[in-house]
Amino acid sequence: MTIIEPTNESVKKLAGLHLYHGDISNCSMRVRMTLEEKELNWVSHHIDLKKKENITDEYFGINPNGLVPTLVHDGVVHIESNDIIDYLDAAFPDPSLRSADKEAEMLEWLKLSADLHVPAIKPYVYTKKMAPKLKKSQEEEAKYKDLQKNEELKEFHSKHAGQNTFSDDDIRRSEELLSDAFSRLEESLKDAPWIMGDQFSLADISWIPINFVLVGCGYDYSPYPNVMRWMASVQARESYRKGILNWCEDFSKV
Ligand SMILES: N[C@@H](CCC(=O)N[C@@H](CS)C(=O)NCC(=O)O)C(=O)O
Repeated sequence: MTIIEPTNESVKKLAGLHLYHGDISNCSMRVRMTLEEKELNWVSHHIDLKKKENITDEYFGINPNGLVPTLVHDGVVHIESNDIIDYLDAAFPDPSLRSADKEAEMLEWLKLSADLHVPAIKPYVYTKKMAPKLKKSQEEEAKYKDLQKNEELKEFHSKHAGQNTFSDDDIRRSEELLSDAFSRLEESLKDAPWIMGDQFSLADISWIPINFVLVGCGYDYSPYPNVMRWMASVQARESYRKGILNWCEDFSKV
């Protein structure tokens, strides 16, 4: 659970579930899907990343990294999408999205998806697609440098600032990490419909948005037939339509 004390105190007054999220953000997708699986009522606060609506004093006062998503539940601020979905499943256990006997293994899948975000997923998505679309003006760069205190994120964003581009090493590393992860996913789905076996769980919800955006970036899944079959099964769920497609129909067109 990652709870933070907001400097933007206005959010402490919010009752119920409020989600600050982005339509095209894979991290937001996993939280929206979890909310939809549980049929929870939530209030949407959409943050348009292309318009840099995250780079404001108000938003950094809610999420100190300036990232989406942020969940505010009865005035308590939760950040980190994989922690948020774990929190939601514990706070609203019906229907349960974890296999009780394999909880530690399931949380490992959430951790892997979180750990790969900056070294693998972000560089791949920015290089193949998003860097030009999310380019900051000089004014936005200055504002970002002023607000952002997280060194890993500062370093990441400096790599595509101005005329900069990600290095070949960055891309190679990202592709290696992704292929390791998908080989593991392929193996775990060999004889099972879902990542944790017979039970659809937070592990599936954590990973499907990654696949959704990578497909939109042209990632080749043909070496992973079990992963492709699993993707088709997740796509048939109502929560996928409501939590992902209703906000972002096709990542290749973003
Ligand atoms: N570890 C964070 C990562 C969140 C994240 O990187 N969100 C992206 C969208 S998926 C974002 O806000 N990007 C804007 C930026 O990097 O400034 C989480 O899982 O919530």
